[in-house]
Amino acid sequence: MGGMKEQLTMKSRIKELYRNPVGHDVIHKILLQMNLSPRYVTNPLVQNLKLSFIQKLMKNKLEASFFLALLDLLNSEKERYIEPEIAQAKKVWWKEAVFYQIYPRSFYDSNGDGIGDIRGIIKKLDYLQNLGVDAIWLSPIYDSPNDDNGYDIRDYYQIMQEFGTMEDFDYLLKEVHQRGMRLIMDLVVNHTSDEHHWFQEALHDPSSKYRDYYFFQDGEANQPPNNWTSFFSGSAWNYYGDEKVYALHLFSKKQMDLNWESKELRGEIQQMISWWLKKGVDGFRMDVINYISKQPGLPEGNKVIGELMGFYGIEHYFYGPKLHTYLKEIQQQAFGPNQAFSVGEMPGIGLEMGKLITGEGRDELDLFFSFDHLENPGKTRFDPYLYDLNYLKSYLANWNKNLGNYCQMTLFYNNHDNPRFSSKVNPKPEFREVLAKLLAGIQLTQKGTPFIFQGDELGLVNKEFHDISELKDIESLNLYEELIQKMDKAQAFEQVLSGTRDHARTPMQWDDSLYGGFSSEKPWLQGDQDYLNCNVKQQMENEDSVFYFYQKLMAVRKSTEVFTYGETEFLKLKKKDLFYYIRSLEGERYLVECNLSEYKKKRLYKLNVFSCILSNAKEKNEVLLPYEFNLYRIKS
Ligand code: ISL
Ligand code: CA
Repeated sequence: MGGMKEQLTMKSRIKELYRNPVGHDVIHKILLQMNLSPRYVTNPLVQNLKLSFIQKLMKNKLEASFFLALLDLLNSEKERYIEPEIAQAKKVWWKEAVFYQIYPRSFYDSNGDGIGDIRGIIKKLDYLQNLGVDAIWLSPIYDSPNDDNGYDIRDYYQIMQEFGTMEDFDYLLKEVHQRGMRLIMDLVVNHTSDEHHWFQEALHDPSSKYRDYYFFQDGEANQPPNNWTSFFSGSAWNYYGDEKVYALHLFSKKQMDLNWESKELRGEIQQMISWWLKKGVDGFRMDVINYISKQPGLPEGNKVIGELMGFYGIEHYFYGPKLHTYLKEIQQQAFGPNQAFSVGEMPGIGLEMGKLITGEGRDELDLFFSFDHLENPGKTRFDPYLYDLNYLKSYLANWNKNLGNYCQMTLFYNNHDNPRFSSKVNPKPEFREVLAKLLAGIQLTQKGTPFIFQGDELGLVNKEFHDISELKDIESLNLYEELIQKMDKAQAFEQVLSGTRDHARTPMQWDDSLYGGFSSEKPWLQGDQDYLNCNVKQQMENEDSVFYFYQKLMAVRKSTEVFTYGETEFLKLKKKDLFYYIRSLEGERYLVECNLSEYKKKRLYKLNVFSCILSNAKEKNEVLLPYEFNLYRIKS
């Protein structure tokens, strides 16, 4: 139901805040950051507390401004998601597809310059088809000076020279389609490179029409317009001394934020999107798309929120006032007319806000990536710790229960922005293979759209880097510079290693030849010698390999609608380290049985009535082996 849209004040109670979609997600996020149980908010005592009381309770710790910032944010969302009044959500290809993310720089180098390229991807399409991939997401391949490996675009209409030509791209698209697969591009429109001609003209000519495309503010050196910080360290403002002007960048100093308030800019973006769609691409993964609407006036970031989240100013743009408007506009002007698929990368967006963006009938986006399952509560990417899979279990159960029938979640562990997930769970080599298969098993039997990141299908793990000079990622290098101001170099390097994105960005491991068969020359980023014992060639020759496990899972998933459209019933959720669920649709039923730990565990159910159709255990035992995964078909 829609319900009343109450204006929240200091007199409001926690339960009222929690009924607000932004309030719901923000409260969850705060509890997560503080490693407090989500049960806090469902406790009746807590539910009835007034905000003013909490403020008193926390007296010196939380200033009034924190609560005001929070209330502003919550009150800015006037809408509630109302599910459409139809019995069933619609069936569409992207709910049934398995996606595969390619990081082009590191996939396959066809011309021996140490850099992956489009021709290289074409050479490996049969490999992807053989695996069972339905759709490919390409990380950016547009012209770019590569300050952030293509996420800093200089020209939206050109292909990066190192990757090839537009002819190569057209050929790739044709070859993908010929194999019955789809292709989606990365769309980076929160910012452009500072080398984009829009920015260059805007910077050098204050009267340029492009001045309005970015956030420029006149000022004196060392007095940035506000306290916002960049995700890649330091202030979010560049100062250009010659022009005496500041410009905003939430990411690197060469990634300048676009001002979506400008109607002309929005028009240019919509045109560009349509141009690619007319070529035949099937849709887009939209980079930090929830950041495009900034609070007008760019107010100071709240200190408490800044400290809690690690970044200042975030409350003014992670769910900005015009986000829905801009997304609907793109849908109307570009996606809709071309029947394009869209998945938004949306850090900080939780379940309830996600519904307001991707719920059926909202006409904004199809799917979104949320990231709260990638770290345990209280942890961040750069903390060294072992990830407890019991948290993943509770996360999946919660999303399944609360997302509703008219929204679909994405299922993923890895991408180019994170260390390898399995290394975080358990880096012991003896568990590498079973763990990789367990994770695959869960990913491909849950309800949602799976996104496999290149190398997942081999069970790739983190790299053994030994020196900061081996890392290439701007985020890591900037963080290292920041850390060595306050700790010794070895310590700083250790911390960077825990979270560096370069773990995921090293070249694909095709065979055991020099450079892992990725290139005949030294790759742009080198990993370690792991390709000697883990590579595509070797796994293709071994029917028990992680590769074939993925292939079988994808085949099973495709053989029935149960895994895409069926219900999920979670069993005995409270049993630590055990994960059981049943997927069912019209009398067809499957049971999944998982051991989430590295120890042997007693089974919860007798098995003989069921028939196991897929398992990562070499043989069946009375007890479950470490990280055992079994898929049973339940006879009716
Ligand atoms: O950087 C973060 C906080 O440490 C992330 O949450 C970040 O917001 C998110 O990973 C954004 O990623 C995307 O945009 C970046 C780019 O570097 C990433 O590769 C891309 O996936 C800027 O374009
Ligand atoms: Ca190349």
